[in-house]
Amino acid sequence: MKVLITGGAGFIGSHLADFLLEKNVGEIYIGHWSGEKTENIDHLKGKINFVNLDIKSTENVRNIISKIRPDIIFHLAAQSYMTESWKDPKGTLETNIIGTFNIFDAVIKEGIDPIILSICSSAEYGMIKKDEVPVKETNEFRPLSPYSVSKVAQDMLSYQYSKSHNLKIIRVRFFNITGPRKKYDACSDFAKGIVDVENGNNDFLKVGNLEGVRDFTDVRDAVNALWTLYKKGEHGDVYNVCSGNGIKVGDILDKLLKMATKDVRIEQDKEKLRVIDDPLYIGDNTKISKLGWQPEIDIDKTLSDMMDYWRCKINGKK
Ligand code: A2R
Repeated sequence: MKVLITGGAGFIGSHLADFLLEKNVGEIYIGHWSGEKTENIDHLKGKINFVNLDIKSTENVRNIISKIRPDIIFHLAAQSYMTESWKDPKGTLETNIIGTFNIFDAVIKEGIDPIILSICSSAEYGMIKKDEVPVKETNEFRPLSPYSVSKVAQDMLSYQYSKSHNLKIIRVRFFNITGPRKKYDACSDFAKGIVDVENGNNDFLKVGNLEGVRDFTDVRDAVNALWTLYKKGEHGDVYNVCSGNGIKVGDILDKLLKMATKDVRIEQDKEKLRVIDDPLYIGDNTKISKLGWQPEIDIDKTLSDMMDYWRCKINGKK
């Protein structure tokens, strides 16, 4: 069996590669963008295949799909940052929408029939009303950023291609996925900031909005969810991947502060507040639960592993 992971050098993609390697699923190909850093996948060199893949390039995508002829495509490549999408809306739309189109188009033109996991986002739900929590897959989309709109479009394109071209596409809406190697979410920013203070690189930790409630799932549970969906998900259908539990960002900070080896002074940073910050984000995972998936890793273990990750990284140890 041949597996292609687009965005394989990214946070979730690299964990997925670890998971598939451990499972011994066959030939794994990491689609690695030439502009990308490889720190997440350096440990995989020599164990799996790396291919240069720019999803914005129709020609490049066609060549790669033609050479590999994958049986499974985990499509994770994206401009995945909400804040970056405000700075570069056009680039975000191109990467996330045209990039997804390029994958489907190449699959059709090559005449292959892989199972494709199209990785979308809870950001598509956008402005969630209090009485809609926990959010089901049937919730209305009220996207609030260019990133969210790009993911709605990817989601709908995936739906359309599954219906009009009979492609075996399963849509996945990830809520907040976190864990070791994650950059630029609250858990990661806090953990890194605390380790900086522990090491004397900084005197205090800057924090943004602590009031928001988020639904965090450990990345190792998330990649297990992708495998469950590959095996048992209905083609054409859509699944939330989330814990179903909300935790206040301030409570995450408190948990991490308890793990610190030094007292850490906190300062509020107005620049760290999002352009639009959604206050309540909890998903309903009933649909994927019925396929036998449940998150297994406790948030305390996730946060402790993130502290270890940053301690190793900042202290220069592997
Ligand atoms: O922007 P970079 O250098 O970090 O590279 C990202 C890569 N990427 C691309 N790959 C191929 N062709 C492109 N034109 C292109 N543009 C960006 O996709 C990055 O390594 C990867 C996405 O990984 P992360 O940013 O770490 O996202 P994460 O958290 O792994 O999320 C995976 C998926 C995304 O589709 C999200 O929108 C979704 O889960 O929620």
